[in-house]
This record gives sequence, C-alpha cells and structure tokens, in this order.
Amino acid sequence: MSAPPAPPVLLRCADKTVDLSQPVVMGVLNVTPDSFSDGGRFLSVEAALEQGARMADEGAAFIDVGGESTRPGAAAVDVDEEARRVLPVIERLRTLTSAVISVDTSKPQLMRSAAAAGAGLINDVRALREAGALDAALQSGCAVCLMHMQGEPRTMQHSPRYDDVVNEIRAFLAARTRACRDAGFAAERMVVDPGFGFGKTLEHNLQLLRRLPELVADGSPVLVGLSRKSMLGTLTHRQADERLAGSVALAVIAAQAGARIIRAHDVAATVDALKVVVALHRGG
Ligand code: 8Y7
Repeated sequence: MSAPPAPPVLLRCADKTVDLSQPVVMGVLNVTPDSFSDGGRFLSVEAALEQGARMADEGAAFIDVGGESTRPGAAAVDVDEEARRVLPVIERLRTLTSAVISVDTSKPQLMRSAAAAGAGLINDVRALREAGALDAALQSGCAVCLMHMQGEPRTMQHSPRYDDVVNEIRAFLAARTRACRDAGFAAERMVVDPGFGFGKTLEHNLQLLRRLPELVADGSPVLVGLSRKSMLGTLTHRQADERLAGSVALAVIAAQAGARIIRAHDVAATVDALKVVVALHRGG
C-alpha cells in the first residue's frame, strides 16, 4: 500500500498563491546603481527589468528585488533612495512576468509602497524586528520571509558566536513565527530562513546545512540563500562570479534536506538541478 499523497504546501502572496510542494527558485535581482545621474538611473532600471524578465523565463517562481546591499560591511541606504531604486522595477516587472515579486527590505515604509506597487512577498533579513515592520507586513497582505541574522550587516562577520548554532536559530525562528501568528499572520503567509553567512562562520554554515532537516521538521517552509556566498570562496578559492558549480551543489543539498525555496543568482542552472532532485523523490 502506498502512503496517501502529502497535502500541498501553499504560500499566500497577496493576490497570488505559490505551490511549494516541489522546491522552487527565487532569482536575485539587485538594483544598486552607482550613478546618480538620471541617465544612470534609467539604464539601471532597464537592465534590472531585462534581467528580472529573463530569470522569470528561466523558471524562477520569485524575483527578489533589493535596493540596499546587505553584504558584510555594506553601508546603509536611506529609504527614499531605496524606494527610487526598487519601486519602478517592481511596478514594471509585475506587468512583464507572472512570478511573485519579492522585496528585500527591513523598512516598514518600503514594505507598504512595494506592496502597493505589486510585490507579493517581503524578504526581511531582520525578520520584522524594526519598529512598525510587523504591522506594515501584516497589513500588506504579502507573505513574509523571516530570516535569522546575528548582529548587523556592517559587523556581523567580526566574531560570530553560538553555543549551538542550529538550536539557537530554531529558537529564534520559532519566536519570530510565533510573534507573527500572534499579530494575525496565517501560517500560509510565512517562510523561515537560517540566514547563511549572516553572522556565521564557515563551520556554523556547514553545521546548519548538515542539520537543515531539523529546521525543516519545525514546520514552516524553509528558504535558503547560499548562491555565490563567501563560504564557497573559502571552500573553492573562487571569485563570486566563478561559484556556479559550488552554488548548484549547495542548492541540491538544501533541496534534498527539504528546503522549499532556493534563492539563487543563476536561475536556469538551479532550476535544472532541482528538476533532478524532484525526479528522484517522485520515484521514492
Ligand atoms: C539572503 C537574503 C541576501 C539569504 C534571504 C547575498 C537579501 C547576500 N542573502 N535573503 N539576502 N536569505 N532570505 O549573498 O540568504 O545574496 S544578500
């Protein structure tokens, strides 16, 4: 006798619903212009739209639009500048693709304006801990990604410390999902993320990856971002744009462990790799 089919895992993203029964890809779309002339801004929006549309064509279920770098050591960006970068991209990308647009921000004001512009998911590396963020996200109707980070981007890699990295992150994510539930979020609007590289050493990242099934078993769909991260630089001695093979390997490992959303720069390659994982599971 075969087991009954598992119920679908659904994520409610404002006016769209994404089926996470099989792992899907979130494409990374950075909009961080280095030119402040109008010409520079126009070009950066056009380039971002083209890249976003391509990632959707390649099979991304989500496009994660970010206007503030959260890389280690990165400087903060004020909310008006962040809005000028991402809102035109969200508005127009929405008309070009059926992928869910995600906004990578911690700022309540931008959560509201991005949702009005058509975003369906709020990807917050601070897990809605900024003043007013939880309320703004709740009222937006968007789904949320609650990510763990130890410290702040500028200093988080200085000396990350944990007694038990996996259990501490599980406890943090349980507390944040509980806070959201108590505020009125349905379970079907939340995903969690251990935040690879956000206040973690290589050994912490590897531990998290080995024990990812424990996070998965806690019940919320798990998103992971491993693509091109510095742990791959350490392991392979390659520059960020040469880390495709390592990134795909990590995506496969995470999907095997039960991750539902894989955040990736290289969408086509990651989608292919996940098809292999899915075929293997279907037979079992
Ligand atoms: C992650 C992320 C980044 C991640 C989630 C990078 C914005 C650094 N990494 N969001 N953002 N998870 N949810 O290397 O791992 O892409 S920025």
